Amino acid sequence: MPPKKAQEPERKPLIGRVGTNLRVGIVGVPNVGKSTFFNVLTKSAVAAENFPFCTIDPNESRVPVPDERFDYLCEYFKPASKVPAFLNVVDIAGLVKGAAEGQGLGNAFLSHISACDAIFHLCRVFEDDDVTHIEGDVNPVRDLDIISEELRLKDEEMLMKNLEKLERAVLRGGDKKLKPEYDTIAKVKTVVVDQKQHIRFADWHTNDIDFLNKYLFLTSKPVIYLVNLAEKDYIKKKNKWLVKIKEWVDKNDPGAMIIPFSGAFEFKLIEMEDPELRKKYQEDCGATSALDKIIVQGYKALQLEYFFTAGVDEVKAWTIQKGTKAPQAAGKIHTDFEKGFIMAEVMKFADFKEEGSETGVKAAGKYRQQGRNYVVEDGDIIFFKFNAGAGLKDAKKK
Ligand SMILES: Nc1nc2c(ncn2[C@@H]2O[C@H](COP(=O)(O)OP(=O)(O)OP(=O)(O)O)[C@@H](O)[C@H]2O)c(=O)[nH]1
Ligand SMILES: [Mg+2]
Repeated sequence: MPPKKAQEPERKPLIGRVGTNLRVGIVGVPNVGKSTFFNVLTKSAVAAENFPFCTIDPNESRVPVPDERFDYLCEYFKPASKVPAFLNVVDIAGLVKGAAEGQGLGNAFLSHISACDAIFHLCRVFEDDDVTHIEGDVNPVRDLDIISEELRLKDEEMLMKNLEKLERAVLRGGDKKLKPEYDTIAKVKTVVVDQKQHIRFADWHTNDIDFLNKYLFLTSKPVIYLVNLAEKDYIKKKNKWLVKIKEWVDKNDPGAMIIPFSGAFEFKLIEMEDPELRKKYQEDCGATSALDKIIVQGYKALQLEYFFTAGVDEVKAWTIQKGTKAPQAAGKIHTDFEKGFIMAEVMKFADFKEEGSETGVKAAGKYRQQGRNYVVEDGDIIFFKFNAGAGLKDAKKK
């Protein structure tokens, strides 16, 4: 007999801001290629799909999230409008040692990180005598330590300020309402100050998470490590630092993703205007651009996903947070869809592809009508049914 399926554990709330307009910030010490990487990302969005609106301001841009399912739906419906999901990326100026104490405008830059929801921690492995390194030589492991410690110190500062206030109110003032918050922040102190750890590694209870989400500490944000290699090393997939970086991440940020790339290589590709030339160059050197992977992983780190609406007018990916239920997902399209929600008609992308059409999916009995408790899954193709009058009635009641 097959073992009984374990009951699915209750879904813990996520640490982080609620919303879908979330950002990844590019963080690192100075002169490691952050802005170059940011410009390549932005340009690739404009070059590949001609999204001229992608630059939000000089330091922020949105790049389309590559997805074969989206491409398939566009190919199938040939819609008048195609709207993929986007990842918001922010270029942040380099942090130096002592940033948490205000070195090199450190505090301002740290507050830019605070406005982001995940981090691309970019470290430099490429050697180039023309590009000075602030610490004198190339040593990505030392740089990882510097940034990681500055983030922790900034959290320590914010934490201690608030802990004092809470201590006064709870321990001396006997404020019972603030006790749970005090307990969580005292636990944060154990992690950040006593154990000198980042917040995301500790095991948090559901009630702690509410408070963590109030403070949005820097070290609670997920990190993806981007390793900027010289072009020849990227092509060979070899460099002495790669193993050392892996060891550092295993020890200091277990389970986090490391993505090697080469700013120089990506820059070269983006300068080639002809896509055929780009393709040939990658084939000739036996290496492919890492941008797609970086964008997809960045989007996942934000705990975001999307469902599709698809037809001849438009194929569109709608960003939602993981765990979103059908009515709230409908509300992304229009608030009336949520207020008057009747049902979600859902096709799985794999079924759509396999059966070849909506009619095929229906004939195979795989077209599902889902109610308000349905948790939308990444890649669902959804048609919402809603009562158009409901929104109006609700609005009148207010
Ligand atoms: N050889 C080489 N040089 C690079 C690479 N990426 C960036 N550079 C050069 O390094 C210098 C700094 O690059 P930026 O992208 O401005 O570095 P940054 O990390 O944004 O620096 P800050 O904003 O000052 O923190 C520039 O002269 C770039 O041309 C690379 O992959 N290889
Ligand atoms: Mg820069």
